[in-house]
Amino acid sequence: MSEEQKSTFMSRMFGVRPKPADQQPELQPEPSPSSLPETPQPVPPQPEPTPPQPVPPAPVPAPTPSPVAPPSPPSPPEYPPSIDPQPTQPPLEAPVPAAPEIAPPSPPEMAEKKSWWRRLREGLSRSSSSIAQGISDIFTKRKLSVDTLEDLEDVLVRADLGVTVASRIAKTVGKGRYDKQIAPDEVRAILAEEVERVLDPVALPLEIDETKKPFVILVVGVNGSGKTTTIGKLAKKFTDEGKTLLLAAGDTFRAAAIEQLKIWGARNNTPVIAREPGADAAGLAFDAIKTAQEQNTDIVLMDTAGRLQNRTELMAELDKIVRVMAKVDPEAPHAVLLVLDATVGQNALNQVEIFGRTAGVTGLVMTKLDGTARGGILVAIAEKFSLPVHFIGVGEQADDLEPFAARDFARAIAGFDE
Ligand SMILES: Nc1nc2c(ncn2[C@@H]2O[C@H](COP(=O)(O)OP(=O)(O)OP(=O)(O)O)[C@@H](O)[C@H]2O)c(=O)[nH]1
Ligand SMILES: [Mg+2]
Repeated sequence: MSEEQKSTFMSRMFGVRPKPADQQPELQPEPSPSSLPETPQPVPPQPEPTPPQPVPPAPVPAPTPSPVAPPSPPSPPEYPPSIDPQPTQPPLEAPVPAAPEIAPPSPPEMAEKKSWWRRLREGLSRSSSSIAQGISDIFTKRKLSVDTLEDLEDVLVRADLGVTVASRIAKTVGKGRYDKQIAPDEVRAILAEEVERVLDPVALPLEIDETKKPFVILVVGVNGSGKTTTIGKLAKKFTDEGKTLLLAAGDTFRAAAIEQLKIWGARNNTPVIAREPGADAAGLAFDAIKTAQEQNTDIVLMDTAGRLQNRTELMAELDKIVRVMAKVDPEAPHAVLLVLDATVGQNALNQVEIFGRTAGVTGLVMTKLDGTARGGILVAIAEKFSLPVHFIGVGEQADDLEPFAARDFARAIAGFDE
């Protein structure tokens, strides 16, 4: 990534609400309190196909003050006065109140521009400072020995890098240095190099093959991992690149999930195809691809309901979505993105394994790297699965997603300032 690209990537950080490790939420009929907005936003009115009854204006819930965001959002209109969220078919459901699950737009005083590097560095600071502290505690006064290397390995395993990578790093640190003093900075430099070596082969961009029209991207993952937010962020990226999009509200379990996607669609002036809550997600997938074909749309981004990887019936539903997509376009979905929440730590490995097997995952997005000490899990995942990592997320805002760069991540997690 060039310096220019880095410096154009901007926004500001919001606090993270990490989930406890290994504690996966069940499929919820209602949004979780942790995903409630600090400042709810209105949704623009949407056309109502049938019946022609009057629809009350969307009520706007009272804003809840946030420790980071002031209650008043910026004045420029966040949503266009009107969008056409309705492809010719199938019909969309009636307008409903604004979704409670979306982060508010950046308030002006928070919109201070920060380089991506700084944001990544800050985002990974909890991971990097616990590693750096551990290394400095071990090597500040002691010479290198079997014991110090074991201690180093422990620090790295605790930081979720995985046993394989941790022991490889310890071995590299030990080479030719027994009974000698080694500076903590030198250990961190070796750590950065080794981590980069593991991440480099998986740091691959999400290539949109323009000969596939639409290019269909299915987004999957457990509850609350950041799927819908990631789709919103991707919609902004693709729209900025001049691509035409159709967002498919495939999380048909909850009305709020459909509305959350519509808000992201409205923010990006992107149409959203949706059905009533409880509708068949596979049917929606079919309609979405057909509609995009008819309208010559470049990309379909399909959201799905969060599901625990060990719930077979929910995983079977994903399989059905994939099979039905293939009926419209035998090559669809062209990409299946698994969105992983970094805060869950080791459980992410199990998610990659099972989603990878049942949903044909082609690439990963890791979210919530801000504010967790468990960012090292990405290294363990890269080592074990060799699946492409396309993007990482370090915040709730539209700009808080960036293509994954191995060297930047490795340097940041090792605690270097550039
Ligand atoms: N700090 C932080 N929060 C994030 C990030 N990505 C998503 N979130 C927040 O995580 C919460 C859940 O995000 P969603 O996008 O609703 O997650 P989801 O996977 O669609 O959730 P379900 O639809 O319930 O399965 C929201 O409050 C998001 O704002 C991130 O990179 N950093
Ligand atoms: Mg969602």
